[in-house]
Amino acid sequence: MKTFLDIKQPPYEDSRAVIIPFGYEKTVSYLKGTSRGPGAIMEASSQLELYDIQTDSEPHLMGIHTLSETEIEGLSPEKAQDFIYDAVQKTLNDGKLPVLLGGEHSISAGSVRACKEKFPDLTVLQIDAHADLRDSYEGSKYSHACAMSRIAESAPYVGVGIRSVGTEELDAFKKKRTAGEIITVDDFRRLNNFKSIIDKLTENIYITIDADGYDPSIIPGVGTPEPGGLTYQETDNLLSEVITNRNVVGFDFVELRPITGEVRSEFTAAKIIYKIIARIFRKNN
Ligand SMILES: [Mn+2]
Repeated sequence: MKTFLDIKQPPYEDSRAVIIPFGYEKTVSYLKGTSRGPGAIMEASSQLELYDIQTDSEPHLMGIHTLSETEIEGLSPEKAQDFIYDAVQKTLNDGKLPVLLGGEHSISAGSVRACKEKFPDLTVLQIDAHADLRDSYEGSKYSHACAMSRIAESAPYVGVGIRSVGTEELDAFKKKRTAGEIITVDDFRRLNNFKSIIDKLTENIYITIDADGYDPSIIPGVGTPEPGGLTYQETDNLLSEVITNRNVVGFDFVELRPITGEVRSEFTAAKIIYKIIARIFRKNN
């Protein structure tokens, strides 16, 4: 079985983090292939150094357990969210950190719902090129274009890196019909520090990362590559501050669409995921 980092699978009981691969892809609107995201990220993660220089730690020694990929063929979007809800709920109840690998962004809502039940003050930090605030898209409320509308039904959020918004989303946002705040990529770059972002977050937070929040020059493998995105360093600085100042109860990385023969996207994704785990473990140790 494929595991994150290609390490010998530690026993579930002894693990601090649980990788939940879920390559669900049903409602994707443009380029397809995100169903292969989790597999590609795990494959690329085998090339990471297990030692993390920034935190001076070996996060894998704390136990990172990878669940096997589930059979998701033919699952309705509602059922897919329920599946994720159950998996994340179990992980939280066992006192572990859920790390969800997508798959399309619509699955995150199930994860947030479970985290919100366990941590009632929960807020969500979203990294994304898109607001994902449509109420429905192409006839479905579960489309990835509605991901944040569904998440906002469970928990308030702060979106960072947003640079592509439809007029109907703008309307929802301006009329405050959403329990969230958007920080456009331009506004983000005008900040001298991250205090204004962190102040909007409660103690317990969930992080949802849409791969397209990053610039396509570093992660070209996404369904909708929007130029002008966040750099690795900008995002890492933000995540480092957020993790230091808040309690991250779970996170996901979604919407990666591997490009054959071009491993930059999945390698960068694997690095980001391991770095977040490293920072969370470091803080809680
Ligand atoms: Mn998204």
